[in-house]
Amino acid sequence: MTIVLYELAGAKDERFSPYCWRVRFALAHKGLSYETRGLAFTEIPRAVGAPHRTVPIIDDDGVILSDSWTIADHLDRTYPERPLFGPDGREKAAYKFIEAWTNQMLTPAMVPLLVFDIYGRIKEKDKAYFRETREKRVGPLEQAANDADAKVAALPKLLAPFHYALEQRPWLGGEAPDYADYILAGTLQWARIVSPVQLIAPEDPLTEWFERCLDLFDGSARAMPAARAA
Ligand SMILES: N[C@@H](CCC(=O)N[C@@H](CS)C(=O)NCC(=O)O)C(=O)O
Repeated sequence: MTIVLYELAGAKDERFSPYCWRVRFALAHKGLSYETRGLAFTEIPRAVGAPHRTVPIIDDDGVILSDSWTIADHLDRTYPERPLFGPDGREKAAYKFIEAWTNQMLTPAMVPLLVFDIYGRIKEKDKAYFRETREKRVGPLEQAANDADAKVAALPKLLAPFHYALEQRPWLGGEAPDYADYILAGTLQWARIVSPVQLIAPEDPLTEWFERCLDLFDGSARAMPAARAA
């Protein structure tokens, strides 16, 4: 049975959720066929019912799960070919740290730079909900990206652990890409799709790595148009 992936969809059907991209990469890594269903923010709580209130959500032959890590873990257990968490799945604990660093340190530094662009891309029916919930976190959306240069300048420090890892190996997963790469690639793909702002300098080593991520799986991530003209 084809897996169904529920994900966020913008007004022009942009699929920009970083967490959904992690799952898309994971599904492609496993070679699993899937179809996607795009949802507005305000449609998520009713899509499959409680307790699933965020996307990604998958329906894998009646097994319904949300949370990107939970989904990746499910995929790895159910389809053990081509492990996601290191050569024999043994790196799960270390990858959890990569997820935590990305979600808790990097993402909050990116949100102010992107949130008004996201607002511009979501469906009309989501706008009031998005403004209300996000302004509680970042203040007025229109002002969130004030001092953008300083905010962008703060990013390399947060990316330093990834720079260090990629000096040692071609992929965060080591000799081949895996979920370690998809965590960060999902987050950078979010920025690529929603915003024309250049968050990572072209000469930054992460740019070359991210371009390789975009080329994976026949360029499936690159096929989603970037906000910034190349
Ligand atoms: N820890 C979750 C986070 C998922 C998440 O926050 N998804 C956002 C979209 S990027 C969402 O569904 N938000 C719903 C809302 O804000 O109402 C995961 O890794 O899947």
